[in-house]
Amino acid sequence: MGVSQQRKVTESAEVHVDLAHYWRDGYAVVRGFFSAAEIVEIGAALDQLYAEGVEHGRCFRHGNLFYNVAREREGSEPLVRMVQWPSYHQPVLNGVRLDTRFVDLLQPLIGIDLKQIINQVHWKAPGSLGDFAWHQDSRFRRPAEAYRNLATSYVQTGLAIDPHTRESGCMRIVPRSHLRGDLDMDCSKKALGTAMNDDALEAVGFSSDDVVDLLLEPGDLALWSPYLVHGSGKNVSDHKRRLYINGYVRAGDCDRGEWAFRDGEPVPFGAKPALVHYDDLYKRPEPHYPAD
Ligand SMILES: O=C(O)CCC(=O)C(=O)O
Repeated sequence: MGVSQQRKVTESAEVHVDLAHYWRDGYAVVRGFFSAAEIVEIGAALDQLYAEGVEHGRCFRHGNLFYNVAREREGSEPLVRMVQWPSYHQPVLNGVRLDTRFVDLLQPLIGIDLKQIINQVHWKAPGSLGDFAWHQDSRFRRPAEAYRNLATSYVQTGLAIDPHTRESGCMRIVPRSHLRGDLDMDCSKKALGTAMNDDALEAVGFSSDDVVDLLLEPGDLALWSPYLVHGSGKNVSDHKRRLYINGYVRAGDCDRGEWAFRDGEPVPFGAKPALVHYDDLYKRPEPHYPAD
């Protein structure tokens, strides 16, 4: 990118990511990306979302907005595991995804014209309902022809709302696994709700010795590559573990997704939602309870 195209970043807004670490290891962490006060406000917005999911009592969809609600047993209380695209509906969360700290941070990686393909919150439910099996995010970028140059054009970010420790079910990652590109990992089961199994790692030439815990404090931001092998386990701590994920892409490399920043400036949602991962968006946009 030429200097003239660089977004001007004010001194106070300057944020840094360790670029060398990101490219070498496939991930990086920015400590204290959002302040403690901001995290309290975001946490309250997430509590509102969670209560709405419980009220639905089962999975609910309205356009791209989707509440994933499960129960450990029939008759047990509903657990909200994930909400996709809460920003259509929740202004505080919408403000976060469009916060210019993101574009300032991502500019050296993917530029200043960015679309967004992920906007979701994960709650770590007790038991294994909130587990994520070992996977690469690249497996979810479908149809493949709509997502180009995955390795260099896509960055996933996760903002920690609570402490992420081994006990609370932090993400576990295999540094440098991204360098091997698409590993064609077994995806016969859904990643969410399936426990990590070392066989899946061994099948692609890694072992548990290669794994690192991604430890985060509230307000820390993790960034990772679509090819980084990762998963996460049970929350056995005495507190909830929430992660607010926003995935950005260089706009020219993606035919799907909502615009987030154009020329470095935030782009609010348009009158109609954009096609992202919900293929029936235009066929069945109305609120409904999808069949399980
Ligand atoms: O929330 C987590 O622990 C897992 C996140 C993850 O694996 C993903 O978003 O791909």
